[in-house]
Amino acid sequence: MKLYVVDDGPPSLACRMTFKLLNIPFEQIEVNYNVGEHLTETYAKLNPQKEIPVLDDNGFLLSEHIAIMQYICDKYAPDSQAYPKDPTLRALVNHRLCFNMAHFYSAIAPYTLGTIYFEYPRNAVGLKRVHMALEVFEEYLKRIGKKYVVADHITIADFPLVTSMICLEGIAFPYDKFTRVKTWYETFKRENPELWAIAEGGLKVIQEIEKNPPDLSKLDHPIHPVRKTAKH
Ligand SMILES: N[C@@H](CCC(=O)N[C@@H](CS)C(=O)NCC(=O)O)C(=O)O
Repeated sequence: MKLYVVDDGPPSLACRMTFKLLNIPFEQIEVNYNVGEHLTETYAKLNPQKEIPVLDDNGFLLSEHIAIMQYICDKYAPDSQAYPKDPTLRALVNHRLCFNMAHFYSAIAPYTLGTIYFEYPRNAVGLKRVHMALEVFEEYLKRIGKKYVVADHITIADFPLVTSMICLEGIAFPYDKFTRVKTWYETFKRENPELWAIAEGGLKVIQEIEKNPPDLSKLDHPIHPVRKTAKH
């Protein structure tokens, strides 16, 4: 089984954490985002969306990190509490996964990675979106009242939320006032060192490129204005 990943990509890191938690062997194939390897027609055969990650399970191709995590659990660890079968718990896991992709990460990614890689400003509207997303996450943690985002144990719902947080930590974004978010994030790091090590690898890359922007001279992006010089 092959997983095509990018080293600082939150969706890729979340998939890798799922493999790690479930102890499932796989071959990790690095895709070079900075030269636009994912934008080639060769890569489009794996994923017509031209996005990373993609899973190739013996010829079965699957993109979208949420679908990949759910598939891995359903196929290779159907009894794992990481993706519980109980309908209410599973609904909450699915909710958190959708919440992250549609609301939380979609506010955080443009403000953090988006402004490192592309000529987009880190402006007040972006900041407000991040604060609003953190407020909502804080509220969900308050309502659920558990150690992790769904239960007192880890589920796959924690992974993408953790990998969104590394984007904030990577640019030294102050999130301390969101006390439940901070506590959950610190608990995750402390109690899951092997899983955290995967996310931390991505965090270190983000911290580095925040200081020294990557060389994107070979990236010809069809949508985004590629940042050719350091800014912030
Ligand atoms: N919807 C995809 C999105 C994954 C994604 O955003 N991947 C980024 C890398 S971290 C990407 O490939 N972006 C394409 C681009 O910027 O050209 C998922 O959830 O897996």
